[in-house]
Amino acid sequence: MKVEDNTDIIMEGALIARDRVGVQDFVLLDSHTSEAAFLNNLRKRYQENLIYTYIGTLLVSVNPYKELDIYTVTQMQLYRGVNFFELPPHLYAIADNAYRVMCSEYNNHFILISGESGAGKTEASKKILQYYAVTCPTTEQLQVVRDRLLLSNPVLEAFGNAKTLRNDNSSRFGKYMDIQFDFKGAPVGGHILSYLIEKSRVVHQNHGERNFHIFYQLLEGGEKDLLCWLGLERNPQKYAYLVQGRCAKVFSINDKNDWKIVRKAFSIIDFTEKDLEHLFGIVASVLHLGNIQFEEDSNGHVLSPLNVDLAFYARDAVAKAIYGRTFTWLVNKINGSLANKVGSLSGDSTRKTVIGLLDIYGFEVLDTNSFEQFCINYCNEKLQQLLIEMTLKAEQEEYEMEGIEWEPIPYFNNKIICDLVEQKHKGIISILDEECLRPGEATDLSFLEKLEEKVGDHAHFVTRKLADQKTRKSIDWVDFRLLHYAGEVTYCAVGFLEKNNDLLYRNLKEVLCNSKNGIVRDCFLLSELDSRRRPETVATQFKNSLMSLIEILMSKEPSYIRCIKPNENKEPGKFDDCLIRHQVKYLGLMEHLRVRRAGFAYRRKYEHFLRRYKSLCPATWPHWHGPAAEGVERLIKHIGYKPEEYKLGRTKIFIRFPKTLFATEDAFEIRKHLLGMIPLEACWRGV
Ligand code: AOV
Ligand code: MG
Repeated sequence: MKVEDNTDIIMEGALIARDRVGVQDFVLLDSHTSEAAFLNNLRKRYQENLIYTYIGTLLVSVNPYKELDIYTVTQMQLYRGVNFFELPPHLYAIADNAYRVMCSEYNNHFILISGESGAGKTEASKKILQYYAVTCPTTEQLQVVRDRLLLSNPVLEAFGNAKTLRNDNSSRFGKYMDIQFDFKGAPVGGHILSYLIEKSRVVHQNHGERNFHIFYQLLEGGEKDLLCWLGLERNPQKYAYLVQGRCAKVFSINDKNDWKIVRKAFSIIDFTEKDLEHLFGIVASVLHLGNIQFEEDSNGHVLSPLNVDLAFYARDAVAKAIYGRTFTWLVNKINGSLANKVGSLSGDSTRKTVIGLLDIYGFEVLDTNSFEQFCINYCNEKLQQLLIEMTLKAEQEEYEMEGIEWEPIPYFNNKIICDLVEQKHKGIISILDEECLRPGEATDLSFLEKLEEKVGDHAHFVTRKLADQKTRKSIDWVDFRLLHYAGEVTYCAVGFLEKNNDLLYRNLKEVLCNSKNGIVRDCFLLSELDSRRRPETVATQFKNSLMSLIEILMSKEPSYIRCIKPNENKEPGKFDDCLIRHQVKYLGLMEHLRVRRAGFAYRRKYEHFLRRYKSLCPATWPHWHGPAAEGVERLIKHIGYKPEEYKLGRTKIFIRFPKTLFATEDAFEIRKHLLGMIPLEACWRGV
């Protein structure tokens, strides 16, 4: 068969090139179980600017920290409609594969992009979206949708991303975006779910970090009249909420230019001048709020029932609440504009399938880790757990269920850490919530004591009292330490209760409900004041939203991209062995490779396999009346599968190498041509 015949030639060429550029699929490594060989391959490729490598169908990506010439429209066209492994590994191959399977099987997909902060998740998700925008069929009418999908990004990044020590454009919110396709594969709409924005950043930034980009963009790029109307000065140094990080200017960021992009994006995604007036009004009001000062004076300078500390606290709470809720408003507004209103290419607006893109804040360890890092890192534990459930665990269980001989491959299952955080009554979030129910009595320290009491003996939990028994590293008295799948993180418990409660004084809420600003009014509804129900705590809301995200994902076909950060200095070409080895370890890439090597690249239910390929064998064509398993056996004997290429399970055929399936697929296409169903050109994939 065509591909099989070509394979020898391709392999010969590959062997010569291998020494220099490594192999493009780790499965092809000779010493496949050695971590050193794995790293060696990754390093060789990285040094040749080959940042992508497969482990079977999973894509490993190493951040190049420089622009590569591999994202052009020509490259996109090259990957269109071409099977995996026929071209060098690429994001586009993953994107195209998900798209093609979606179109042929009418099912839903998601692409999970994971990796630590700065590893390249957001860039990857944007590039995939661009790929669909360029390569999918469209009409003039549908181009509006395409543009809106693309331009939702700069707006959300302006309000939801910021410079951190780890990443100059760090996502400070989680994002899951469904791209909806019609029956003919044209993008017809989209929907975004956002997760817990780090609103504490509005009022406080660590050294070397910034507030959200939008503040600097507005000051740098905002038109003179606009700034004058908002009562703002251009200089960020004038604003208390912008000076704490001491790095308003960042070399890699052009705020002025970004402002122009954001302004244009707003007009495409259908924001009215009134919307913008209100939106920028809010951005400005946050800056003004930050500059309000309170002092005590013997004559009662300002009349306030609060002492100075509480007054500052209330001011910051208002700023955070306004910003946080405005962000949610923004996402809703964008969703309104992405909603499928313009019909579809096929004329049938009811038949839709989706590809979901998940780009969430990556695992992070800062000098001081607070409630926000706790939530972010918990979220990463959940995604790691999903990946384990859907790959390592599911794969091995399936072999067992299907009666395929299998030597189990051990791996670390991080469910134990997820349970430690989220278990009802016993987990850290429950303990925190319980403390939040004791206002006036509970403190961050009493929370810490409760943790010791209830989860002190957990293998992944350490506090000062327990540090000596469990680890030699010292730990401060306000801290607790979690041994995450990706490494140890020491959290400072100070502020956990307050951030989890996220309360706003009632009289301040009342003021906001009656605001003249339409967005503020939309965000603070009077009905909230009447409600007697205690709102859910932040951590519990987050936990629940992650649970439903996992449910959304579990119902779809997965593709995975694992991003790796090559060094801590954002430096192009620098491959830090130690840092990368650590990521390879905790991402479970070696285990994934072992399962892949020993396992089967493809599996199909006998019925499905037979239905698709029965025309390739006279005994099964046009109808096979016996059991599907026997039909498949006849079929594969006829087309010449070798024993080492496949195994027959209880309900499915398992095919070891992708090339076997490709060869079958090619034969099927040629057969379709011979039957006059498709032109000859459609049989060749333009390699
Ligand atoms: P992240 O999304 O994984 O971190 P980003 O996608 O923002 O990381 O990548 C960080 C930076 O690395 C980008 O701003 C680019 O400068 C560079 N970069 C990443 N991928 C590429 C690429 N393919 N080509 C060129 N440069 C790249 V976080 O949001 O902090 O978890 O929370
Ligand atoms: Mg990001």
